[in-house]
Amino acid sequence: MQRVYIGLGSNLAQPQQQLTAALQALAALPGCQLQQVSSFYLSDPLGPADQPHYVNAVAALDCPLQPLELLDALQAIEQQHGRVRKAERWGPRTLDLDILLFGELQLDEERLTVPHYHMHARAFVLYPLAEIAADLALPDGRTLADLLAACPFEGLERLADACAQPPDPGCTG
Ligand code: ROI
Repeated sequence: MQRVYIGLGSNLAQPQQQLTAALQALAALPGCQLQQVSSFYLSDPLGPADQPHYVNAVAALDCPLQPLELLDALQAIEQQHGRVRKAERWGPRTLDLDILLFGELQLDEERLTVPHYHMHARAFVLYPLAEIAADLALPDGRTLADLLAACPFEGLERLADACAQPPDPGCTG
């Protein structure tokens, strides 16, 4: 069993509902236990500015799957939620599920790099992660506290707690 941190993001088709449904799908993965979920955050798009704002969150999952098995499972969830891989780099997306950390594993393969190669500089990853794992350190020894100190809380807005936890019948996204 590994502790895995997963970044969730969406900026199309009712993003908050996308994240809520994705969390339910993560909790239903075979043998996996969804341990914690951050608040949802509204974030300025990184990449082309002519796209909607994103909703981002981070989840902690205890998971018996191998890294590539988990990647397959996450990509299947993305597909089920209507994700279409478009030619445009850094364009809008219905649902993005990124493996941020997989226990202490460091992996650099064609399909998967862990820790996620951009996580150390992205406010929309680091601040939600800090909510659920403030004392975390990366496998290379860098602490989350140090990464946060170098990454301003900019372009981020924490959304009301009521929308952050599934099931969430009152939240329309
Ligand atoms: N920008 C924000 N704010 N949040 C994301 O999740 C996100 N995901 C992406 C790109 C297009 C890089 N921009 C993003 O993949």
